[in-house]
Amino acid sequence: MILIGESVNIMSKTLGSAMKERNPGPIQEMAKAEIEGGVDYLDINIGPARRGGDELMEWMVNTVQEVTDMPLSLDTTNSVAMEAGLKVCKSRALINSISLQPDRLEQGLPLAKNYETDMIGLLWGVDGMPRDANERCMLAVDLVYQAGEMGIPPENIWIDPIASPISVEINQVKSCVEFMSMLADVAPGCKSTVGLSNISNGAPTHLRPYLNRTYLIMLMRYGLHSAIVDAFDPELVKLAKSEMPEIVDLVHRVMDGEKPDLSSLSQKETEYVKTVRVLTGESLYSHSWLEI
Ligand code: THG
Repeated sequence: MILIGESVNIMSKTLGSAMKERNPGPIQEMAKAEIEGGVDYLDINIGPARRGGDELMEWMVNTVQEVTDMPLSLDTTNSVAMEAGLKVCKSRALINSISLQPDRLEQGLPLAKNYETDMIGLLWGVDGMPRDANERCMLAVDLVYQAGEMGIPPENIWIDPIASPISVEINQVKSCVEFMSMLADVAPGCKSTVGLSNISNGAPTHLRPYLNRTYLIMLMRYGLHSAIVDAFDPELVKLAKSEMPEIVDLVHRVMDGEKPDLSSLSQKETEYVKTVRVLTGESLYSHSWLEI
């Protein structure tokens, strides 16, 4: 599994101001720390960056490349900023992301083609967020077709079904997993990714890792290729690198309907079982799900 570090992000309290002040230190420290954590790519997220986005993205890419050769995932909806970043990327870049809105396709696909990058295909359509797994399938087919017309092959496309917070709607949490089980049939040859921490947005900070880790295991069951993650959760990184096969197997068995006797399990196993039950919708989510 390919891990993409999420933390070089304009939304972060410390890095947001470093980006505005063009202060390289904190950004380079964060990049190095994420690599230490075990990621394979660094996401560089400058947000919509409406004014001066091109200059900011170019500076960000150069700043990070001063301390590492790690491949970069460039995250902005500003296509001028995207191109400025791609121009200075030394290794094969990942465009994060191209959605199905007509202007995004029009501006994004030529960049993926001309700069020979990979691209995240974000399943966000003209009507916004897809409502279920079937709408995700239709969007994926459409995206792969339109990319193909531009000469972009499926293996360059990392489909992102859009993970959404469990505190908002359980049906979307389930649809995203269901879609992953259908992806190989509807978009053969494509890769996949997901913004994993989205799942735990709105949950208390100390509980977020439980949701992130368990949801990752659920998506791994259907061959998730990569994920944008919190690199500072060592257990999550271990799970992704197949270093905790017993826990992965336990979660997969619960997904298949097995009902383990909680009294025979360790505390850690019990936590995973309780969490997979809320993420499948079998038990109701509340911030105290681990206590019940
Ligand atoms: N798909 C794709 N790209 C994405 C997302 C996606 N990029 C952005 C996001 N979703 C994934 N990245 C993050 C980054 C940070 C957090 C969540 C997802 C996060 N940060 C903490 C917070 O906001 O509370 C801490 C921020 C801080 O450091 O201060 O939760 O779905 N393709």
